[in-house]
Amino acid sequence: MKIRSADVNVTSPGRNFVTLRITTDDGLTGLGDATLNGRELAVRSYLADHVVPLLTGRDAGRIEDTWQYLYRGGYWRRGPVTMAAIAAVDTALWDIKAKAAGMPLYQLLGGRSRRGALAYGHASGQDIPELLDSVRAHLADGFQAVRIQSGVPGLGPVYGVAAGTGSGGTRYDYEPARRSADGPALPVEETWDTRAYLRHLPRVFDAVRQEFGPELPLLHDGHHRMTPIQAARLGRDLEPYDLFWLEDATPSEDQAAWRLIRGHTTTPLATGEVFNSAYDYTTLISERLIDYVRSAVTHTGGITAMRKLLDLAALYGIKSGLHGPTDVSPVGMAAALHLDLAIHNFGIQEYMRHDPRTLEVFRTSYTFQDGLLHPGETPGLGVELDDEAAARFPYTPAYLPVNRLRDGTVHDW
Ligand code: EZ4
Ligand code: CO
Repeated sequence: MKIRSADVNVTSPGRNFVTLRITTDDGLTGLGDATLNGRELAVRSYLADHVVPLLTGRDAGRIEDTWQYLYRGGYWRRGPVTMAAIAAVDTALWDIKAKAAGMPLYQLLGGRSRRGALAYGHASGQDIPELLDSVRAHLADGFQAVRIQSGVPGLGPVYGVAAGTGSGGTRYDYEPARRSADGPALPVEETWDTRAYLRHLPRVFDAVRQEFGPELPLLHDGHHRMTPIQAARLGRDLEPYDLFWLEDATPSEDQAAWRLIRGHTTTPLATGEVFNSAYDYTTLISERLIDYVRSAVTHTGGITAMRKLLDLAALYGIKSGLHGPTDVSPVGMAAALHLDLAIHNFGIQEYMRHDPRTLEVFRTSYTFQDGLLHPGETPGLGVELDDEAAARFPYTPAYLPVNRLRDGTVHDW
């Protein structure tokens, strides 16, 4: 079975997505997600200009060989653009192999290890009453674990807080990328004050625990904003509230910094959504500095590379917590769900529900029931791209916000 053609689709049904479709000479098709939030056209060019021409005529069944060919053969290895492009090819080839086998992909990864993947949703509020409403709404929707993010007194909009999340607000999740259709095609700028945040967050957790009790798994995303010593203090201050995890407590490319955090707190730690290679994790994993691997299949070289990364983590007792924001397309989400079902060291799966327009373009067969996600039993990944629907939503420039301290200094967002 040879690759006959490959094409790159860019569509914007509520937000931008980049999708690779590979077609074989016997008419099978496979999809791969290559969406890189705010840098979509760079990945489209990498694929269309530099990868697609190499794929035609290759054996579609040689997934590992194709991965190595693109990674080593490109000479310039790693980086989010390269690894998103390789991920798309890899995922599309796994989709094809599973369709050819007539099996859902998780069967080729070893079969299921559990009934479904425990998912967490994004509860948020500008203030505590709004957040409590949002947690209630998530529980009513079936979530059995929630991430909680809150506004900070004295600050304007901050990461993770949806506009109108209160009672009667939107049932969809926080979408940080600002589209040019909604305003100028420039990143919005937010204001940040870490000390105000550190004072406020324990009060938020206290209110949520008082309202919902000790059982509900609670997560929180620090989104790279703290220094290591600030993160250590927050982890310690949150210990009474028994977090499932504290995510991205400090910028993660400084792996050694996590030794300091780990040395001060027993709050479980998660990181890696901006990583794109297992090499980004070698200190974190081998020194057991984190508890959960947060990468996305889409940004870390696909199913082949993610399986290796998760197997490395398993050797050190570290579990998965794969990234599942709306900027991972339903194709990338399905890829994560097949891995979640198959691996032994599954931890939890992030689940930001996609906009209904997104689900018009991407026809999914994954399900969410009783708090668990399941990839479904359709052969392959179980996602199809409707080209006509996609064409109705042309690419719209969109960027993530930029963060500044009160004095104007650029800060991690
Ligand atoms: O800000 O995916 O845990 N989830 C996150 C996400 C990221 C976006 C960036 O594109 O941190 O909401
Ligand atoms: Co995050």
